[in-house]
Amino acid sequence: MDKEAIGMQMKQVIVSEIKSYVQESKMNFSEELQGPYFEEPIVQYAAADDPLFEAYKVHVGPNHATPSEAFEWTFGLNSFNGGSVISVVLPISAAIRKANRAQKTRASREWALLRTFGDDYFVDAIREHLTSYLQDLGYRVVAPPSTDWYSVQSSAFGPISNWSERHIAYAAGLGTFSINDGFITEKGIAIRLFSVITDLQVEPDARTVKSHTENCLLHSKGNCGVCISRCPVQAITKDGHDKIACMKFVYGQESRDWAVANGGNAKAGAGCGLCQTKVPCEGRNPMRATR
Ligand code: B12
Repeated sequence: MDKEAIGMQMKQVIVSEIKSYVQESKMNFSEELQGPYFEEPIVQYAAADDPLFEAYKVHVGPNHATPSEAFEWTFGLNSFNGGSVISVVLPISAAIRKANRAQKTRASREWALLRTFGDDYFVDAIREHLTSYLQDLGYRVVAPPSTDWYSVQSSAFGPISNWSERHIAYAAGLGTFSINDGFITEKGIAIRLFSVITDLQVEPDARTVKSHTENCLLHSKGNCGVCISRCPVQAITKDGHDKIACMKFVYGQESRDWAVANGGNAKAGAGCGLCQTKVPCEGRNPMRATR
């Protein structure tokens, strides 16, 4: 088999492994909710030397890591010889989304439990699983949130991480941004994201969109804005998303208390996600329907 065929095969093997883990892991099952946190994932690949990663030093900030820097900060100088970034979309289960749809002022109990046990525990577990799976196959792997250089820094416009999962997913052709900053994929906006960087070289997936906001109905057609009226703290307008107002609500004391009242962790908070549920982009790409 030539290098290209091996690459194609490896891509599929890894996608299947990630899908099986989501389906079979006990950590993706809530006894309390009697169902999974996440449904079948979408997995795509970006080339680690895609010039877009350099551009993120402008779009996100100068500290945003390129895959090459991520490798060098983790394995030392000259350790990067190309590779891929694997980006994974974890769609939130229909039952959790449905519960949040009914909410008007704060996250549902189901969404609050998802914050601690889905976002924190399960996403950490699947990231670690993918890391050791690739290492066992003989590849080197960097999982940014598990490194000592990963950080989320404050700025005048709100917190900014040096590895933005939404921008990584955009590079891998998985979707685009919404007016509320959320990332809209083929399985909608009610999702969680994670990624790893590896020296495995495969054909990257294509980015087919014409703009970084194409999947948002308000951006593309001017005829939505449902998330604006869903936001309980008026943090979203036609001009965008007030991250500070959003953060104060999503991680403030009331959110922490609501998380604990439901059996979650104070540090995780209860989240909110009202802009991600009962909106046309909740579980699908709304622009696909208009094409
Ligand atoms: C800090 C943070 C927050 C902050 C700030 C959010 C923000 N917009 O940056 C606060 C506390 C407000 C927040 C809130 C929430 N968060 Co949060 N958060 C993060 C975190 C840790 C980092 C985000 C970051 O660095 N942003 C950097 C800034 C610059 O990005 P941005 O403003 O979105 O990007 C804009 C520009 O770059 C611009 N842009 C301009 N020019 C160009 C050109 C190009 C080519 C491109 C690509 C982009 C671009 O487009 C973007 C949209 O306007 C990530 C995890 C991670 N490491 O990525 C999770 C993450 C973004 N959060 C997530 C979630 C789910 C939430 C909440 C729903 C809370 C909850 N769990 O219930 C809310 C939703 C808020 C919202 N509508 O976005 C998910 C995203 C899911 C999704 N569909 O998008 C993430 C990815 C966590 C995860 N692992 O899945 N979050």
